[in-house]
Amino acid sequence: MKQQLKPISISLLIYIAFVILIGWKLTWFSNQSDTLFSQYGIIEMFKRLFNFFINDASFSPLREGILLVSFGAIILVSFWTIFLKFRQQLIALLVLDFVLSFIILADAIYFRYFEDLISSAVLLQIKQMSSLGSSVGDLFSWKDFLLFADVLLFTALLIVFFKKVQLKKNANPALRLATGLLAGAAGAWLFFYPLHDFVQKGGAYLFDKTLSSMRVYEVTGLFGFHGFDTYKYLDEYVLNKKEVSAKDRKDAKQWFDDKTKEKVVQTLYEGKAAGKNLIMVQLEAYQSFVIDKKVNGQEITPNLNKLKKESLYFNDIHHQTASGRTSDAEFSANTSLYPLATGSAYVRFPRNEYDSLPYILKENGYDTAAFHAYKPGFWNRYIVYPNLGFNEFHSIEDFDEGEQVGWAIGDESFLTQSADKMKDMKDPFYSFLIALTSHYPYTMPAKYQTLDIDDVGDVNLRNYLQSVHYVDQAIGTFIEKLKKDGLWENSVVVFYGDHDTGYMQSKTPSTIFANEEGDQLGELEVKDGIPLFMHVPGVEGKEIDKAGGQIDIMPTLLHLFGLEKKNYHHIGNNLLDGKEGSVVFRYGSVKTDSYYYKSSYDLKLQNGTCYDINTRQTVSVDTCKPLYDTSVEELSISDDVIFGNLVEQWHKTEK
Ligand code: GP9
Ligand code: MN
Repeated sequence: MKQQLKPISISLLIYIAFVILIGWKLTWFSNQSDTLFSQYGIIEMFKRLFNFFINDASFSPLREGILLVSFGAIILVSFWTIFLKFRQQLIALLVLDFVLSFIILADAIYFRYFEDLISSAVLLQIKQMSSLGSSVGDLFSWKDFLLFADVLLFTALLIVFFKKVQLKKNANPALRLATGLLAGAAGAWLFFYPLHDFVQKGGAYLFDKTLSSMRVYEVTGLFGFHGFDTYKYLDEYVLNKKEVSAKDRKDAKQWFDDKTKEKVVQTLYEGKAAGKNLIMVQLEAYQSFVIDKKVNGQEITPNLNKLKKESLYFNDIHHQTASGRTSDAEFSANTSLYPLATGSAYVRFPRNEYDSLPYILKENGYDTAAFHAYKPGFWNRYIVYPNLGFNEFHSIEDFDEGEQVGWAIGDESFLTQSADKMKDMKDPFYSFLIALTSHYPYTMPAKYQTLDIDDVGDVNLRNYLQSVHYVDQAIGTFIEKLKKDGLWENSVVVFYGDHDTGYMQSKTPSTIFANEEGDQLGELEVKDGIPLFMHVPGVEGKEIDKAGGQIDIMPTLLHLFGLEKKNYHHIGNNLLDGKEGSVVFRYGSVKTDSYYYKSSYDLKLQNGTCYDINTRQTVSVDTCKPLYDTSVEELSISDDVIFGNLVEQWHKTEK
């Protein structure tokens, strides 16, 4: 046994040196990306780890930073090298050193430009990354190659070592196996325990929704992120790939063809916006219950109320988003498809092709741009936008610092700066703006709490009202600016909300404030209500009372722009066609102008509730069967289109 000790200790020592070395390289990446590696120094971290095991101290502070998971991940990818004979182990470690250093460097360089990590979505879209205009060379610094200095040095040493030095005796295989397994177990604990703790404390959403690669990285570390990303890719595209059968594909195609035939309805509005610019603004968490509402004698949204009189105002519109939140709303408004039941289509299927609004307008000679003063990687936007047909994406780096309110620069500065950028666009143009200030939790700086509402509702509602009031003022400034810059008269200007406030559960102060009917149906009606304004130059203001949702925005606009005649694959309807309105929610409920079908959690018709909107009473659920059937059909067709990337296939065969 004694003879065995020496070779296994040398093997372990070299292994530990390897782990520390790669660990150091990860801290280098952390410094580059300005992310927290550890809240404490390494000694303090050890003390706390010791305390956690021995004195049952809280684990949470140890999770501040990615030190533990990072070391865990290094061990998990390399512990197997301890099983090997000495000579093989050295070679394996050297190869691993090279590969891991390469990943770290590639991510660092990518990060310098995109502030994001290289994900499977990025790799699959590498051809389209034309935005990397400046040569990649500019992003390198000669110091970066120091990351490989050890690889070179050890390769040289190894060559000499193999030639000159007699081979050490190897430890016996059983000992190598036992030591390796122990190391692996330690690695697994270091990696998985912090993640388990994070998920236990409410962090599961991060992995379900995948808001952005950097957010995942901040919990899993760099190698953890790549592991998760690979797993997600395999799960989505290989292991659990949802196959769309030939029959479903054909049925879906038939459905769209039938819809195109029935679609052509002539109205007074048709083509009224032909050739005009389109400026569409998606407002964060903006709900319709604040429009035209007074609180203690004060208008909450005076500017939008004024705009309403001069615009087509749709008063029965509902958001259709699910867990992809803001990205779901953008997606539905620009593709006229439903968002996915779980996760965001932006993240899960970023490369799909659709008959999207920017794409169609581009085909008709429009310049297109998206504006959002936040990190470009959030919701995968910088990957998705070029794919949807946006020529340009102005994200946080493209805006002057401006005044910070909430998550980023306040909407006033954001909207004004965006209007300035539009002046450089080629006419006619489509610009799509995503405002952000009125984001949960809606707390505003004191100087923007200008409504006198101390006695209203609860603090959540008060914060919300102050925040939407600020955004309304920003909209007022924006409209004035568009007028001054001569854009107002040449542009259709659209405003709509992305989703609810998050406080709209039954009987909350927000719901009570919003629900003037005071009944159960009223609660349902206000819960998902969002405003939709379309200001069309030369078209008189009108309030349109027809049930609809975000998927109807594009078909309505195409009607106004005189561009709806083609065989597009859209599920939504033209809100101006004078027909009965209907909106299907992603969770299975449906509202028409006459009935509201509230689905049950198990999505079975019989377990849902059917309301007659006029009498406000519940009626037999069978009355709502046609609504239920529509929801099942439309949601599954939409899912097929997204899962099977069907529009791309249809485009190919139609060409
Ligand atoms: C940030 C914004 C977040 O870019 O989209 O909004 P959310 O999806 O959390 O509503
Ligand atoms: Mn949002």
